[in-house]
Amino acid sequence: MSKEYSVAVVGATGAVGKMMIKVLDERDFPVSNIKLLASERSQGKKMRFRGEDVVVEKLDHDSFDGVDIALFSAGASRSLEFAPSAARAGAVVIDNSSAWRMDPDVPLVVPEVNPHAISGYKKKGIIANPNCSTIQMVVALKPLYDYSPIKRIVVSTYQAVSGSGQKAIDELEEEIKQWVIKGCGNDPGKSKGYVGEFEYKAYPHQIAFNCLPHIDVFLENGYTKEEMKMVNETRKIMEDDSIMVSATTVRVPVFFGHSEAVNCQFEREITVEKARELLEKAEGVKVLDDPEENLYPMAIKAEGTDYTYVGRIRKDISQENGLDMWIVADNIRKGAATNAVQIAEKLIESYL
Ligand code: 25A
Ligand code: L14
Repeated sequence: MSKEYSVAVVGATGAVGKMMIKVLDERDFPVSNIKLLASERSQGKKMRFRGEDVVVEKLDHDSFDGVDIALFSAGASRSLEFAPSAARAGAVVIDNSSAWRMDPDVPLVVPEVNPHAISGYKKKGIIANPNCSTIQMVVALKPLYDYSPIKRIVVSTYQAVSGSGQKAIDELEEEIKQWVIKGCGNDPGKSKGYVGEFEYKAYPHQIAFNCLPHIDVFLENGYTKEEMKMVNETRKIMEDDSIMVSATTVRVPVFFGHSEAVNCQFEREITVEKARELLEKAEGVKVLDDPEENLYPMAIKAEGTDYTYVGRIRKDISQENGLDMWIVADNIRKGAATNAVQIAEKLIESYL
């Protein structure tokens, strides 16, 4: 009989945690035993895995006895505090938060891009899952990079609210309901999109019918932390610190699926035809690019799938060796849960 593993999901009741449980099942991950961990709030709650009820337990430092693989998605502070305990107990942690990503002793892995880096898990017992916006970008750019190195990337993102967890999904839904209940924005003197008095929890402003150029906290250099994750994580995953990246990350009123407008300058020319050919062959990528048929990647089509979709591939008319493209993926699946489970698959295939 092939080997099975004891798996813990930390943050099991959250948007990503729930998807991790689903993806483990969908991909037939060899689980001997699953442990679902969350905060005290969810203690005792029952969740389903492979047709059985599993009771959610409170996360604690001694939660990890006998656990082989611990998938973490309960926020950076929980990862900082509890991942070392899990590793000490002998588990390999695959962490979805930003806590460990830039630690030189922690590999940052996208299986289609740098699976070899997984071997570095031995130093700390932790593997980091990259930021969702970065994952889909590097999945699409790596096959092009292998043809010609990338000098510079300018990216603007259109990020779904699910990136900030269940409470943000609930908030967008509630704002839209309020807008309808209160008369579809017919509030004299206010904008058409105004949803009325509302207590914002997930964001500082209304997100329905709006765009917020603000994801994660602002830093001293004027960028947000989310934008700098795209700079630093791209370089680490691609193993090339010379790649210049400038990002603007924007929250849009979409539930699932991040979209990105990406402009790239390559060292040598890649024609549109060549880029398409490389992307069509690339693992995890689907090219959707037939403007005459109104065919291009869209968040609502990416939702529920594990592909990174690329379209609107065109030559940048403003510079040499430049390409523009539009890249979309489900941020909770390829951007988080699926990528983490794929790392776990590579881990057991070669190391455990
Ligand atoms: O880094 P931060 O600031 O701590 O925030 C991280 C946030 O980002 C989400 C995650 O959302 C979290 O809120 N997240 C992290 N990485 C993500 C990624 N790559 C990501 N989202 C998208 N993409 P979430 O709310 O969906 O999931 C949170 C999970 O973490 C568990 N958790 C929280 N605190 C914990 C803890 N587990 C152990 N110990 C702790 N101290 C959390 O479990 C959930 O599984 P829970 O039991 O607390 O949540 C059950 C439900 O309660 C809601 N909720 C969350 N916070 C509050 C809340 N309800 C009321 N008040 C709150 N303060 C959640 O919506 C959840 O459904
Ligand atoms: O760093 O709110 O993985 O969309 C990515 C999504 C942080 C939150 C990370 C969001 C998260 C972010």
